[in-house]
Amino acid sequence: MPAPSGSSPGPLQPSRVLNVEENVTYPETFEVVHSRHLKESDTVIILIGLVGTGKTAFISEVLGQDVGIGSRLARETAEVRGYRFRLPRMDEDLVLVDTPGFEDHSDDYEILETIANWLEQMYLRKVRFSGILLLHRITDNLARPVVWKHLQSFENIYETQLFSRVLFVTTMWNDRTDKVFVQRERELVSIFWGYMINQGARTIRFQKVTHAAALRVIRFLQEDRGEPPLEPKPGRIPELIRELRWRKNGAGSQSTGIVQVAKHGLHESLESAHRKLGQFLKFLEGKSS
Ligand SMILES: Nc1nc2c(ncn2[C@@H]2O[C@H](COP(=O)(O)OP(=O)(O)O)[C@@H](O)[C@H]2O)c(=O)[nH]1
Ligand SMILES: [Mg+2]
Repeated sequence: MPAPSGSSPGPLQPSRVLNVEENVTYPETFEVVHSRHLKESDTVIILIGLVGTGKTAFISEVLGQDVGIGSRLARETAEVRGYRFRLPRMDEDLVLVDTPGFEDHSDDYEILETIANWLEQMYLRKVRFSGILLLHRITDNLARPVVWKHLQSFENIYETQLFSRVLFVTTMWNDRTDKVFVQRERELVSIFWGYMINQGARTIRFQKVTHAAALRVIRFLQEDRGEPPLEPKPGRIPELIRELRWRKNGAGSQSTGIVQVAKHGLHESLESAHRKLGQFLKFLEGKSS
């Protein structure tokens, strides 16, 4: 059982110990990192998904230690946190980034902003970005598009195709292949995820909550498909960060796209009216003098 090493930025208190598998070599140690701690020798994988889709459970399986499964605390503090570790026989550090989970709420923009900050830090620190694991419960009979809608915010920040680095991971299979789940998976792939899959995203089942199954997912994501590194377009991440802030503060969670556009438009017209009024007053001043 690996012990958590010097956990910057704060002590990590595992709530319980997992049923560790026998004959499995877990990472010897791991540490909690924030984006400002990233190093050039790191390789980052970001996990996103709705609350309760198994992101923290996945990371805990990799590490061999419960790092807060089912915890809502992380959600409340909206904390995005990386776990740095090294797998046996590997000569690079992996950082799995856990996110609080989207809930189709205005807080989502805060999470997206933090993820965008990670992307910016990764770029500035020349960190390798393996890609994104997008977790989805196969047991969900409603396909809520909120996560893949959010993911599309990041679509245009890279010169190269981001979606080819996205891996849809279906969870909660419980080692069974129920017909209804297989049918649902087919629908997700052909309808809901079709747009991203056509652009290179892939999908895999996290069939069973085990260390080996989690590593299989990571290896699948990291498979070398001869893709060029992800290069952000100049200035595009800070621009996205501003946009996300504006959406969080200005538009509110319930606003539809149209309302947002209208609000933006209204803001623009007010500014322009203000400018025109200023010019008019100057003109009057000129006349009276
Ligand atoms: N059966 C099953 N349970 C899972 C799986 N992944 C997570 N869980 C459970 O689902 C609950 C929520 O998982 P958690 O990792 O906290 O979700 P998060 O909010 O995405 O981090 C916990 O009780 C986990 O033990 C899975 O693949 N199969
Ligand atoms: Mg979690």
